Amino acid sequence: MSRPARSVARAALVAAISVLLPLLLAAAPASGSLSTEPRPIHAGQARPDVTLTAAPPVLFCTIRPGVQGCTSFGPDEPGALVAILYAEPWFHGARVHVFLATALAACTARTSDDEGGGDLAGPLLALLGHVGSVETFHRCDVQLHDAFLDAGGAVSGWIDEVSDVSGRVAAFTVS
Ligand SMILES: [Ca+2]
Repeated sequence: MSRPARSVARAALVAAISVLLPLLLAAAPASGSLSTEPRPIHAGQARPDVTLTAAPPVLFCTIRPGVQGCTSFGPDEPGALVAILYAEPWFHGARVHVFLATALAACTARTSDDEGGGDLAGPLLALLGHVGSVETFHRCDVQLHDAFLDAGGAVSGWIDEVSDVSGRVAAFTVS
């Protein structure tokens, strides 16, 4: 290559670099984004190694003395919380909050009276055959039935609390 031709080539190269360099700089990643340092996880980012545990679902059943079956499945019915049926042992997992609609705000102390009960059916179907533990409140006890209330079946003794239910539960009664 002759001297003038080399000079022209060099000038062209310098011109090309002067045009391309700002473009390359603009396209470069922002400072720090290539770092291997751990960065905070923002909402909306999912990391496969992080397991998020949702709160267990809470279902509701309101019972009334002398009435067979839940009279409401809503969370805002007035009444005393008399029992919680849990899907897992040791009072964990999905649960049914059982409210007793009564002026007494508690169960009577005796267990000879019918203070209501319900089937694990309809909105409570998720717990049919999956009751793992039970606790009671306000002087109430529960009996666990292995069939729906109108079907008869075996019935447990009166339970104040049980941390590991054995057997299938399809319904409950309260007193
Ligand atoms: Ca009672």
